Amino acid sequence: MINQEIAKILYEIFVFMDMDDVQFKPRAFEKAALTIEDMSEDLGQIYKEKGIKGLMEIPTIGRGIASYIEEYIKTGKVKEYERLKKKFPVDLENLKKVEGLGPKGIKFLYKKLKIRNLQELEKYAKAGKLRNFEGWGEKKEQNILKGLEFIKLGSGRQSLGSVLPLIEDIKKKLEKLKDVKKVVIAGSIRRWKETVGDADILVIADNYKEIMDYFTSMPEIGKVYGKGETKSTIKLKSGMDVDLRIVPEKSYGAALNYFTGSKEHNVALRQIAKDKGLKLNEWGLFRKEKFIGGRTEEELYKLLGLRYIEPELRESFGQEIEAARNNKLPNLVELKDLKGDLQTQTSWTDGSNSIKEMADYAKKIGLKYIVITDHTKALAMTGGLNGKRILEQGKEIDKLNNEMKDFKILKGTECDILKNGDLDIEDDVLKKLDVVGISVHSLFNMPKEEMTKRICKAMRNENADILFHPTGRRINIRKAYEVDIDEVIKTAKQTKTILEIDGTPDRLDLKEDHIKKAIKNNVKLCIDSDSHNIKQFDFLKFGIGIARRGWSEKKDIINTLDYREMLKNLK
Ligand code: DGT
Ligand code: CA
Ligand code: CA
Ligand code: ZN
Repeated sequence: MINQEIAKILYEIFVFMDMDDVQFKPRAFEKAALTIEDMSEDLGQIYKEKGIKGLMEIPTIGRGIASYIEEYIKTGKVKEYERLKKKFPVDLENLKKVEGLGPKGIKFLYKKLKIRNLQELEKYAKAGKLRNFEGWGEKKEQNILKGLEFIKLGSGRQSLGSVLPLIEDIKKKLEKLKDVKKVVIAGSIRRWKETVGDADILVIADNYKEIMDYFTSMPEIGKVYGKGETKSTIKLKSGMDVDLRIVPEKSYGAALNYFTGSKEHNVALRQIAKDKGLKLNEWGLFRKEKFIGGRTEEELYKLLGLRYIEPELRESFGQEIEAARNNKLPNLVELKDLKGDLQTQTSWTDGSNSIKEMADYAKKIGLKYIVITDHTKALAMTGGLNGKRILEQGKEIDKLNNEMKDFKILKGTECDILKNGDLDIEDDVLKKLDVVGISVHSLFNMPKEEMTKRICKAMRNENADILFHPTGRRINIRKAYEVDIDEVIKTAKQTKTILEIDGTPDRLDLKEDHIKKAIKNNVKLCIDSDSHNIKQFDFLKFGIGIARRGWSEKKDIINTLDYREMLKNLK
């Protein structure tokens, strides 16, 4: 797909021509660029099938622009663009990201001050050299500096956990608008990918204008990159980019499918359509020019001769397509399958709710049991418990269990794995607990071999039931420690140790490919929130997301069982 590259070139030609003081023509390039960004059909394909005439059939593309596109397809270059770029050596792509700086401003700064890139812009703004032109006061200079800071903040992928609440908020607001029939979050978020490049929101509606007006003027916006009739792109103040697309109801399934991705999955589906003599795009599935389906995703997969593929599976390097063809798709675990949570912390250590508050809340959201797993003494900064305190806690749990109906609080610990692989709590205390979780919280920089030995030794302790957050990663905070995951999985199998999928959004540990490996090796897993307060039980849904991306079924996850059955799966 070469559309994005061509759109970028046309857009930049528009700005350069304007810098060159060409009259009239530039706007045509801008319009064409916007159209192409919006298209799902590959320009290369159109050209291959219908030549330059095919390109000219696209609204906003006339002969001149079509011949530039042809030149790019044939040679990988557009001479006129190269010429303009030499004449105006300006980093448009980055400069236009600055809030409050559009093509006009970029042109002005280049002509007056020869500013070519973000570094030069920052230098001049900091030196107070932007404020002395007409229409460019101190305020505007400050805004540009703010905009520059904002760009630094927004680079890189953000964790799903930090993005999802903001996007769900926007979704709710859009749902309230008059003409909106449906709002769906698509893209990588719908696939529950652990980090998000940009958020994609799909709206079903017949009237577009008011929705777009609203979306591009929401208070949480940092910058509007582009506002079109059916597509707009903005940057939130948090730094996250958001794409909004509006489509008619008839195209709902096809559009949702397209904007959910992954790209690779889309490409594979299109090929399947093609092999059947059909054409698939975001508007539907077509035979010749006739619409034959695409109202729902289910319908779409069916027409393609496939079983329905869950979004979390749609980036499995073609394995998902193979499985869908052969009726071998996994029956993925769901949030409602979870009966308990095996890792929760309370105000006995660094949690902020009491055991009772945690239990009451868990019961309220439909769980049947939780394990209380406060930290142990080696983790001094959390006020970790020693053996004596753990036994005291057990007494309180007994008391609470007597008072509670239809809910069980189990006794547990998140026992630290010490440097040499010993556990932080004596065996005769661990023996008395229902569930012993073990985990690493120190010396993350150990060499791989030593770390692997340390963890595997701990797993061999006959009281150690579950290895919590097995690789210690914190997304966007710190890397996983070095550990031989194959060796850990092998040891888990030998020792019947459960491996945890920790749902805390910056952990999501195990990650999906490790989950697949564990399942392949018949190692049992659990999905926990690792919550430190009642609100964090919500993290279970992220655990479910990553588990599903790892092709987990209900039978792979021990806390889908009631507590008695669950306990039978422990050592
Ligand atoms: P991200 O944003 O990096 O977290 O990942 P996605 O998957 O959300 O990617 P994004 O936002 O670039 O595009 C959203 C969906 O739109 C993507 O999953 C599939 C579809 N899509 C975007 N560009 C293309 C393309 O060039 N070809 C195809 N076949 N599909 C595309
Ligand atoms: Ca995206
Ligand atoms: Ca996007
Ligand atoms: Zn903690």
